[in-house]
Amino acid sequence: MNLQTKIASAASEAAAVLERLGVRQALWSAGNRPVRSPITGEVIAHVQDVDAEAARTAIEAAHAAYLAWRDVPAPRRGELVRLLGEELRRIKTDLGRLVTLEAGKIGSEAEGEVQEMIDICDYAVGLSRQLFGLTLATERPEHRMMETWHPLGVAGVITAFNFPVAVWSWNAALALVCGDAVVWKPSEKTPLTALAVQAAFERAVARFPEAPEGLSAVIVGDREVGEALVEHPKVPLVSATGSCAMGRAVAPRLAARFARALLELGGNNAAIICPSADLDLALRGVAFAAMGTAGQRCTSLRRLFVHESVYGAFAPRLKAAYASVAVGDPRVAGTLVGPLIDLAAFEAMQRALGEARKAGGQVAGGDRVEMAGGATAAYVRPALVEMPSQAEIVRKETFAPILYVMRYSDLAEAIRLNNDVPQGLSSSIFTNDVREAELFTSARGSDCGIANVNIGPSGAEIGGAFGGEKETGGGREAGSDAWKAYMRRATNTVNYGRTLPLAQGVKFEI
Ligand code: UN1
Repeated sequence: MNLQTKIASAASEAAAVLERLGVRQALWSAGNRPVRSPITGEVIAHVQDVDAEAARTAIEAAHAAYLAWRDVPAPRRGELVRLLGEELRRIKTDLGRLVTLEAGKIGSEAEGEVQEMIDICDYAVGLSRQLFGLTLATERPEHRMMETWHPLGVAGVITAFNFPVAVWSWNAALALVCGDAVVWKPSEKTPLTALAVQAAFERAVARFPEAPEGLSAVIVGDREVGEALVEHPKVPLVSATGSCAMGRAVAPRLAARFARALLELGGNNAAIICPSADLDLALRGVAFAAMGTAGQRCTSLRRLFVHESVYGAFAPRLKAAYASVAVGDPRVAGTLVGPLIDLAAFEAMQRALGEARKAGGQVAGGDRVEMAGGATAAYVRPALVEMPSQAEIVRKETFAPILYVMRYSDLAEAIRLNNDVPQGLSSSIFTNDVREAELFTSARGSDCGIANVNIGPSGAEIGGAFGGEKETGGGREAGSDAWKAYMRRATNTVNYGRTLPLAQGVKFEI
């Protein structure tokens, strides 16, 4: 149990870190929008919102930048991303610290997020020499058919508070090597980290003369700024991370103008603990996935199905971990669970726990942890809720550390319950039985975009395609062939003969 009871102010440290990160004071000290640290609840900066008109100006500038950038050879574009990666390596500690101050993450998770940025930069640098298309068999003599991949235009990026910098980098590092420009609307809750990333990007640009003005811009603001991105005809792709409600607002408007939507929306991720599971390993996997980041990852573990034969051995150990996990100031070494982003998140958590109780849930934890110096901060002990069944509240995503635990007897039924939610992001099975593992990852298994064996559902590496199905939105970011979303594909058929044979044997003699 964490005995810490008092927390120190975050404001002066935020100012010092912002200065070290090269963010001009005018950008964070004189604006209209107060920025709060979830560590103390205090205001640590004031940033300036832009309005829709200014957002449109940034989009036009980015479009002009794209017209120049698309002519820069892709491996050269990779060089800019390599320089960005160098900047990020240099500022990893400070940017991680700012993530802690602004989003409340513990040190290793905050720095891990910056590491994720560095990793995707490295990945994108390699990719800048591998944006290849296919050569295809043609039915006509003396013809060649091939695919070429071209830059797409301006990529709009809308990100959430919980991964305030990494999600931008998954999009931006790829978009930039693909020849696109980027306009980023960060969460209103975490604009400071976005300004710090922009400063790092500008330092990289200063070392790279071919980069046009306005190639990557940050537009801080509220809904109207997001709408400017979604509505603008010169934004052919919007990659948006956030709630299903946000996705429901964004997707139809993009569809109405036939723009691409890359959506990373809610997750309601489950794990199954099988009779043969290594319970020590499962316990660690479940603890990190469910309590890590205070349950505020889209990949956080929210539902746990434990086989009845191991329930008695597993549940008490999990309860003990929940009762003893160190909750507190994320700046203090040893803290594993920092604050929720704000009091609204705490209230939503309490409402969900109330509904769970009504549905027969036995709740352990979930109570507020009071700390002097943090009256408006939202520290909470993670909640473990034993549920008799997968009630309606369990099928909803509550962005807080609540883990619903249920027993199962038949694996097919557990897989059915894994899939019986509207969301489809991530999932796991803990088993040493190859048949169970293979079934879970098969076509009859988990219906999620991510299906893991013997690791939890969160904490994915950038090399894989990241995203999910159903109400999660269907988008894929980061590795594998996710880059294709940021480019347009052209099929080219070239006739190098002197005749004009038509496809399908069509005759048209004039
Ligand atoms: C998110 O919560 O929006 O797999 C992204 C993970 C992280 C990314 C989470 N790499 O948990």
